[in-house]
Amino acid sequence: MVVLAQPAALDGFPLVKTCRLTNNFFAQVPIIDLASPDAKSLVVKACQEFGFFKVVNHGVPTNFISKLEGEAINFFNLTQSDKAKAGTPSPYGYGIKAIGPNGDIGWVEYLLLSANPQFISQISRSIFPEHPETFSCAITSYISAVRKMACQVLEMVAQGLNIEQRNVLSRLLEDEKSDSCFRLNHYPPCPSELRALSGRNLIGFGEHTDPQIISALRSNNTAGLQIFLSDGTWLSVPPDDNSFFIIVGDSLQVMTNGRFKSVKHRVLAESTKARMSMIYFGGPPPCEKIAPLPSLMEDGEESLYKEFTWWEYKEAAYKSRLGVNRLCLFERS
Ligand code: GA4
Repeated sequence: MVVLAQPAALDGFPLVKTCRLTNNFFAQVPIIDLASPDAKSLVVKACQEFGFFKVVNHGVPTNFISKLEGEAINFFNLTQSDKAKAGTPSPYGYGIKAIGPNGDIGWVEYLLLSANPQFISQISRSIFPEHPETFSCAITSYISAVRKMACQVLEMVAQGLNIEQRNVLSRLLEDEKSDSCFRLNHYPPCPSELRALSGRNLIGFGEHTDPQIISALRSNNTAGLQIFLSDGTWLSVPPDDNSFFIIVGDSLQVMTNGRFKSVKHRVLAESTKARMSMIYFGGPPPCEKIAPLPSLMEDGEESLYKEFTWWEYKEAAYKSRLGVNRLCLFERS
């Protein structure tokens, strides 16, 4: 169970957005057993239809997950001034309510980190000067196990799409220059009197797509995550702390020339329980061209997108509001 002290600084609730519910009660999130023989085709189908699926038999050791969850609880239970030792997010650091540099606000506090082990050691020394290794080891071992699982998924994608070069996508996450990041989110319960006051649900993390290739999300057993379906409804994702949720990012949408869709998702605040999530965002090296994979293109098929590098896309993303369709800027007319 997650036991977290309520951070006083989240008091300014009127700043946080609310939403009405337009829930889809019929659709279901695809569940894929990574060890099953038909996993490759199911992964491709889920990426095309939802841009989202849940994986079981993921191979990430449970002790890595529980260790990191414990460390995350310790971190969020620190005093505000101790959490602030991680620095204000620019983009990495500790953030509370403010998401990104353009005025987006949510009912959330978070720690956003580069997935680079040197960065993780350095920031751990700032937060826990006396015993930085416990925190940094928990994060780095978790990230390497989750990266491995994400690479396995991307290799299944390549195989499922009949691409000969199996590592055509996974190599980007494995590259030592890979620009991947990692986020710990804590969504405190939204007091029921606040919900009653507004008559709406508080937004924990506003709707958005992930700019990277692929994201792997794990949360505790508290609900809140929703994905946006092609019929215009939101689907609430039942929480499952034993599984991972895979999210197709904008870059994978481009690399598949629109065959896969990056999925819009958001998190609503729960009224009684804290939600904690840990997300690995697998990104390519900064200089990598983000373009449709040549081996996927059919005769005469043209790219739907202008040419750009990951660096250029990331720069544009950080200039945009959370909820905008960032890929629009890069579509060919
Ligand atoms: C969304 C996905 C990841 O959480 C993230 C976010 C980033 C941030 O929190 O700093 C961004 C957001 C995310 C996209 C648009 C910009 C940048 C906040 C924001 C308003 C870490 C990422 O890579 O892009």
